[in-house]
Amino acid sequence: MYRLIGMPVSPATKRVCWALDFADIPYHFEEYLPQITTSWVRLRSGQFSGPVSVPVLLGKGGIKLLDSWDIALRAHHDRPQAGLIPDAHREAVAQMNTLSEQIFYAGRILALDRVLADNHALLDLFPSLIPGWCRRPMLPVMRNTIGAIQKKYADPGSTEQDQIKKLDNALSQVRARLDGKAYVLTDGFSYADMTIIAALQVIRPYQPDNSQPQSAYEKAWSCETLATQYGDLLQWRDRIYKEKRKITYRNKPTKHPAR
Ligand SMILES: N[C@@H](CCC(=O)N[C@@H](CS)C(=O)NCC(=O)O)C(=O)O
Repeated sequence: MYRLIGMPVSPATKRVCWALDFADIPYHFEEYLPQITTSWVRLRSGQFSGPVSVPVLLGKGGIKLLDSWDIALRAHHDRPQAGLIPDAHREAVAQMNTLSEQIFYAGRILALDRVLADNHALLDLFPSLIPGWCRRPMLPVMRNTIGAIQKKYADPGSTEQDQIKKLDNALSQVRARLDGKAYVLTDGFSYADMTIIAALQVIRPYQPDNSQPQSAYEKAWSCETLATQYGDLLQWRDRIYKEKRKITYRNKPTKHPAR
């Protein structure tokens, strides 16, 4: 069985979990804890230099995939009948994946600034295995970890407005591509939808129950002006999520939290 190492809050992890679940490919999900499990991931994935990022897919026969696009291609290779990346549309799906990276890279820069400015958002980030009582005393550790991630993915010399412009530009391309259709590809639901939808969480995270107030972390990941301007895309995302994101896996509830 595959082992998928990822972070539940990460758009890149979310899209591959969706792809694997949709294609009914079994995997064991392992949560990546930046700085804490980095050396362990390096060792198993054979990355002895350079930055480590997730998701990482490990499998029998020495399979080590270090980028979500390669993982999606692998899922398609294993279960082509799921139609994740139809051969005739591979280029179009790859383009949407690139667009989704533009959205989530720009959104992540804005979100990390907001997370670092809000202790409640930082507290929301502790993995469930850390007991509630020791989270506040460990805030400096979390701040240091998120600060390191902020530096790693920074866009030196750019302003907040530059990132908003990039987001606006990429989102208008998604809107044009969708053009009121149900799915990005005319042929039906595919990885093109999954990758864009996973990235839209940097505009406003998906909330299964909209009547619940947003958590501090969810607020930090929301760009309210763009969420209003692109409300049509968020409505599309919510509808597709409800229709297509499985809440069960082989008739059992999914255990990993990256839904
Ligand atoms: N293009 C890469 C992007 C991976 C990426 O940016 N991963 C982020 C999470 S979305 C990450 O690993 N963050 C934690 C870290 O860098 O320590 C992919 O799609 O796999």
